[in-house]
Formats: sequence, C-alpha cells, structure tokens
Amino acid sequence: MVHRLSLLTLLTLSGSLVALSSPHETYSASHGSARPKTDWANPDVLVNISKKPKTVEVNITAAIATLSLQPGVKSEVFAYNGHVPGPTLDVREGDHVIIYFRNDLPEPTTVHWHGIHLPFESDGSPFHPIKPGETHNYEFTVRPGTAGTYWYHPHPDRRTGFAIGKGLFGGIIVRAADDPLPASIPDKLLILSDNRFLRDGAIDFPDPLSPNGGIDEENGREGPILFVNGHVMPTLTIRSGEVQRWRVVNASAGRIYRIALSGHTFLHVGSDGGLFEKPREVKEMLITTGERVELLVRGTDAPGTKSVLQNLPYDRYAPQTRPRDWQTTRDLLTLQTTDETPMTPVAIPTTLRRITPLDTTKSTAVRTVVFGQGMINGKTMDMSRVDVSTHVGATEIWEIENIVGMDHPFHLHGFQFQVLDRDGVPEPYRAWKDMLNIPKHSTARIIVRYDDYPGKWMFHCHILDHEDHGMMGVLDVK
Ligand SMILES: [Cu+2]
Repeated sequence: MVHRLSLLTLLTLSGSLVALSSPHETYSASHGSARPKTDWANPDVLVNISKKPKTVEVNITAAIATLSLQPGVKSEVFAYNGHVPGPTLDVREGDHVIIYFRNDLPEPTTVHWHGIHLPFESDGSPFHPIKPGETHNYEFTVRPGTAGTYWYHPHPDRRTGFAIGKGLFGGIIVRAADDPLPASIPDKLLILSDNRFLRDGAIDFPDPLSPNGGIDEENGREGPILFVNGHVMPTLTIRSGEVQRWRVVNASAGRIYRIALSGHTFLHVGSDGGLFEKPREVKEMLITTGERVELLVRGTDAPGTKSVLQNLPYDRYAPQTRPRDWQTTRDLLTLQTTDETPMTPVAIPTTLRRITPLDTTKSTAVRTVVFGQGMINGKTMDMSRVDVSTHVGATEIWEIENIVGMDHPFHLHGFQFQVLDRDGVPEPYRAWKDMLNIPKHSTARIIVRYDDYPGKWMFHCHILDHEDHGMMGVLDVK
C-alpha cells in the first residue's frame, strides 16, 4: 500500500447527507419513548423483530439509493435501509443483539460497531469482508456498564472513507438498566457529518491522483456543507427551563468539530464509553472524528427566542494543506425556545456513576505508537502482519506520540481505554474512551485491559483517508 505525501497547492473545498422514520416495538414508554415521524432529532429506530426477551434482532441492508441531500438536488448515495443516516440501533445493557445484514452494494463492505465490546468475528473489520449480494449475521451481547452512544459504519479494506462519505453511518444507543440521569430529560441523537458535491448533485470524490484528491488524502476529506442527522441547519425546539440530553456523534471523515451554543454552557456528562463520574461544565466542546459526547443543554433562553449551535474554527491541519477557509465559523442548528411558560429545571445529580481506574501497577507492557504522516511506527498497514501481540487478561499502557504537524485521532477496536495523561498532564477526570485526538506534536498515554475476546483488532488513525492509506496496525490478542 502506498501513501502519497506532500501536496502543495491549496484549493477550495466545495458539499452532504438525509433523514428518516419506527420505534423499538418491544420497548415502550420506559425505553425510548414514541417519536413522531417529523422528529428529525431522533432518527428512526431499527425495528426489533425478535419475540425473545432481552433479545434484539434487526435487519439492515446497505444499498445504493437516490436521495435529496441538498434541497432540489438528487444525489446517488449508499444508504442503510434507504436512509442517511441509517436507522438507530437502540438496545439495552445485557441485550443479545443479532443484526441480519445484507450487502446490496456493488462493492464489498463490512459493518463496524464502533466502540462496542464484542467478539472479533462480529467487529466488521477489514478481516471479514462481505461481498456484493452476500449476507452476514453480526451477533453480540451488550456488556453491562457500557451504556452510552456509539455508531456503526463500514470498515472495508481501503474504502472506508468512500463508503461513509457516500452515506453509510448510523447511531447506536446503549441504555443502562439504571441511568442516573432523570428519565424526564429527553434524548436527542445528533450525528454530525459534512460533505461536498459536484454541480450535478453527485458526491464529490476526486480522482486520488488529481491535486484535489491528493489534498483529501493528506487532509482528510472535508466538505463545506455541514449536516445534523442529514439536515442542513435544522431547528431543534426546547422549552425555557427544560434540560435536554444531546448525544453527539462525529461521523465526518476528517473534520474535527468545535461546537459552542451562543449564550450557553454545556454540562459535559459523557464520552465514547458512557457517562463520567461527575458532570463538567464547559463553554465549548471539541469532538474528534469517530468520537461521541453526551451534553446536557439547558433551556436558559427566554420563551420565543433563538440560539445557534455553531462549529468554531479548529486548526487540526498541516500548513501545506490547511483549507483557505479554515477559520470560517459554520452554523449547525438553531435552538428555538418555545413560547411556553418556563418550566422548573430538573435537578442534575452531582455523581453519575463510579468508574474504576485501571491499575497502572498491573501493566505488563508499554506499547509505543508513533503517528507519522500516513504511517504508524514507520509502517503502513499489512493485514498479514501483527504489530502488537498480547494475551487476554493483560493490562497495558500505550504511549501514542504524534510527531507531525497535523492532528491524528487514535481509535482502538474492541476495548475501551482510559486516558492517563496528555503531554504529561494527568487527565483531570476518568472516562471510558475508544477515540482520542492526538494533536500535532503531542503525546498521550492510555491504559487498556483486554478482558476477553481474543482476535486480531485494529488500531488506527480515524481520519478515514489516512486509515484507508495504511495508517493502521493489528493488535493480536491471544
Ligand atoms: Cu491521521
């Protein structure tokens, strides 16, 4: 696999994606309340066809579809069950989940259940491609303690960026048996994506050998049109005094979001692997590619007024390919406060749950991961090679160093980790993570324990163009 480096010319990037519609039949009021079809802020949920208790069986087909992503313009997309984003997999801790998947695409694909702890055979990594016309059953049991926000997307060899950019991504919500947040707080699943189109509506994937294609490969493909659940600048309503739980997913190939809501702070309550121990109040939120955050948003505006959720500039780029318009602030959604009389805000618990720290004294190895441009430890991906060999039950520290002038987001399959420190500064709070942005010229240390599930797991940069061009390695857990 060849990774081309160096590009000189800059150019402007030009834009996308769409929504959906049936609640989880077996789950009633207590579990994902009934939703009107017009509720864009909660994409349709995959219908559970199982008759067995604590079992979720769903059908997902990936196929070509024609959808209006931009108003009045049709685009050929790849879609899960005809929608972009795909319908949400809504499950509970302890559920046994079976996904009957069918590939009706003209190319091989997989479905990766990003962040979910599951057997290697169901990980949907490049080791298990599904050919056009074939079916595959993905099967796993949702581990207790893993309630949180996840997502699913293709992970085929060298085509992940293309397939996700064509529209293949959907959310996963794992609900806890005993969620500490008040049940009266409504959930909003907000999947962020960006895209770029040609004049005829086709999604713009330039020839990799062209200058534009080269910039995408170096930078991570971005587009100027930002979508929330496939909608451009939609409106979300909130009542004055109401508290909402926003589960935000970054499904973009390269864009790192830095979101802020004018006149508001967020209560940051969770990350990739679920809730923190305590809420933290923040003014803005950085969400790297593949990452999820859970935010409590409080309706502090007066009835009848509006605020805008914006994406602020964030310089993740190398100077030679930094987009000319990188400092543009872009609007994501309008938060409209209804005319209703203010309600009394619900009390937020000060303690959400306990996260047991992984014990650094139990670590039996320190792994070094050096992110260069397009390479990890000086190598590009080789599926026949094992880069890190270990065993079930081991606890290890990984030191991830980014030696180049652009950010690279680290992702580990199969196992959630905890961040120990960043550039030597101890992480101020504990969280379960599967994504960690490693900013330019910085180092982070994480700790991970391979509790179970032997297999060959991927670790990689989650800028999809980098991953597709070999910025990935194999962790063999025996
Ligand atoms: Cu990268």
